[in-house]
Amino acid sequence: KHGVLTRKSHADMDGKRTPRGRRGWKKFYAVLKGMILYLQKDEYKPDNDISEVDLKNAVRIHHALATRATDYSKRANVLKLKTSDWRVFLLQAPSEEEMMSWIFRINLV
Ligand code: I3P
Repeated sequence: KHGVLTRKSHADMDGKRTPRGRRGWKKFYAVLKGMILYLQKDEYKPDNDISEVDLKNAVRIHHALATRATDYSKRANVLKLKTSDWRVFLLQAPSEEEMMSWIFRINLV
């Protein structure tokens, strides 16, 4: 699955709150491949190698949990992703349908 997702980092590894200065929203081109959600700067092209920065932003979603971010109301169509290493991301999809689709696909892994 591919698509545009805008990310906010809410908690870092071990569940510590992401400090101010690193809590902003950032737009990515997301690619879900196997057990990894790649958050890429540019649109996915099958022939391109994954850049170093893109690898750094990749999220392992094995044992991760995606839910609708019901406690976050500043933006619409936001899902909450909790990873197995206790990071928490808010991910905003372009539509309700896309948000539901990402939740479904992430939880299938
Ligand atoms: C954050 C940025 C986020 C904001 C967050 C700020 O600042 O303005 O947009 O979240 O508020 O800390 P920075 O880019 O310096 O990290 P919202 O858009 O959800 O308000 P927060 O600390 O209350 O999460």
